[in-house]
Amino acid sequence: MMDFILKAELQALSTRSKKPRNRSTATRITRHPERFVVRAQDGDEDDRQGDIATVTSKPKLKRPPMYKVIFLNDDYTPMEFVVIVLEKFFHMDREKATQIMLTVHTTGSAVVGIFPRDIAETKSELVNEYAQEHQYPLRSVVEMTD
Ligand code: TYC
Repeated sequence: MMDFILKAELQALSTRSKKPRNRSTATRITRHPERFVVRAQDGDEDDRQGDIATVTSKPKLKRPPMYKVIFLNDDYTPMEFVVIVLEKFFHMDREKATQIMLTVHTTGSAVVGIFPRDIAETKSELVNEYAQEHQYPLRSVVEMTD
């Protein structure tokens, strides 16, 4: 009997959750498992007081895996050009762009941003094409985050 009540209640709950959501509801994403509390209702045949079943489902939304865009140092690309690229493609202000450029220059490489895979790859390709068009050897690569 409890099984019957559970199925009926879960169906009712899932039907309810399919109604169209507005933006604020849809973006309220939880990291925690959803928990449905199902109660036997008045009028149900086997309506024992205090019957509560809890079903814990897996969260349905996974964060996309993230990828690093990394700038590599070289001996020829002008510092000013690297700064301009960081401003143009990664929306950095001049101070931040200069700091990252100097990290690449002194250490050999630096992460300039972390994005979902498609965005990381597109940005890296755009940077490499832009550098080629200007005949500079500046290169960026994409790496999966650990
Ligand atoms: N090392 C270059 C120079 O001395 C500057 C540079 C910085 C080049 C960062 C590439 O990703 C880079 N002109």
